[in-house]
Amino acid sequence: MPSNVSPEYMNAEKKYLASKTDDEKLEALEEMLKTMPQHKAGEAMRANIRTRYKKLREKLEKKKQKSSGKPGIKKSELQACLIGLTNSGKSSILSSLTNAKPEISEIKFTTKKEMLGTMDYSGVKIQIIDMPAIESEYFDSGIANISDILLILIEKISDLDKIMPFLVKASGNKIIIFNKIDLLSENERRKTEATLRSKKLNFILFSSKTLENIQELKEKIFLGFNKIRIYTKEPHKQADSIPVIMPQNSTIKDVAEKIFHSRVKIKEARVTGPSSKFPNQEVGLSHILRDKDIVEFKT
Ligand SMILES: Nc1nc2c(ncn2[C@@H]2O[C@H](COP(=O)(O)OP(=O)(O)OP(=O)(O)O)[C@@H](O)[C@H]2O)c(=O)[nH]1
Ligand SMILES: [Mg+2]
Repeated sequence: MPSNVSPEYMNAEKKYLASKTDDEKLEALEEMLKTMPQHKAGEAMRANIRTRYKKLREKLEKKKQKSSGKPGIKKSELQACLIGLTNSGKSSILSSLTNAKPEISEIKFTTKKEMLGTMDYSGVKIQIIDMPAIESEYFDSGIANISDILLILIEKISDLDKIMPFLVKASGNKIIIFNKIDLLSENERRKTEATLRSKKLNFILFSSKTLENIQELKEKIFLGFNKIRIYTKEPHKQADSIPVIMPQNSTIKDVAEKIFHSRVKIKEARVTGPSSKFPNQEVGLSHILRDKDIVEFKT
C-alpha cells in the first residue's frame, strides 16, 4: 500500500476488511473510493479499488433483479399491478388513479416498461404499477407474481381467456376491471354485468374517459388488500389523519406493537368506531379492531 493515505481511508479499509455481507462491503468500497489518495503513486491502487467496486455492484444488482423482478421498482406494503391486453387502457387507468403521467395512445404496445404511480386513498398510499401488455415481449411476470393485487383490464369477457394463462403463478387478489364502458349501450352494459356476476368474479365496470365508478374502484382496490385502517389519537387531541395499516382482525396489542415496538407499556386503550359498543369505550389488549376505528392509547 502506498504511504500517506488519510485516516478516513484507513477507516474505510478497516470497515471493508471487517464487513460480513456484500452490501457492507460495497458501502466500504464506496468510502474507500471517496477517500483514497489522489497522488500519482496511488494510481494502481485506485484502479484496483474501482474494479472491485464495479464487480461487486454488478453482482448485487443482478441479485436484486432476480428477487424483485425489475430494478427501480421496490415493492411497497400495498402494491397493485395493471394487467391486460394491449390497448385495454392500463396506462389510462394509471393516469386516472395516480399522479403518474404515462404515455397513452391508440397505437398498440405503447408501454414498454413498468411505470409506477401512487394512489392516495384517505391517507393510505397504494403503489400502482402500469405494465407492458401481457402479450408483449416486455411483459415481466415477476412483478405480477408478487403483487398483492392484480387489476385485470378487459374490454370484452373473452379477453379473460387470453389473460388468465399468464397468471397461473400470481397469488394476489384479482379484480376485473371492465374498461371503456362509455362505449357500451345500456343493453350491452346490463348483459356484461350479468355475465361477470354469474362467473362470481370480483369486478367493476369503469371508464377512464368519464371516470364513472372511480370512487368504487379505489375502494375495491383498498378492500382487496384485506387490511384495515386504524386512526390513532392522543388524549384531548384530534385523531391522526394518516392511518396505521393493519391486517384484518388485528388487536389493540398488534397496533401497540406496530407503533411503539413494545418499548412502552399500555396503561389504557379506548376505541371509537365500528368495533366499539359506544364512543370512547375502554378495551383490553385482545380487543379485535375493525376498519376505521379510532384508538386512543394512554402509556
Ligand atoms: N372510449 C374510451 N377510450 C379509452 C378508455 N381508456 C382508454 N382508452 C383509449 O384506449 C387507447 C389505449 O389506451 P392506453 O391507456 O394507452 O392502453 P394500454 O393498455 O396502456 O396499451 P399499451 O400500453 O399500448 O399496451 C387510447 O387511445 C385511450 O385513449 C375509456 O375508458 N374509454
Ligand atoms: Mg400502456
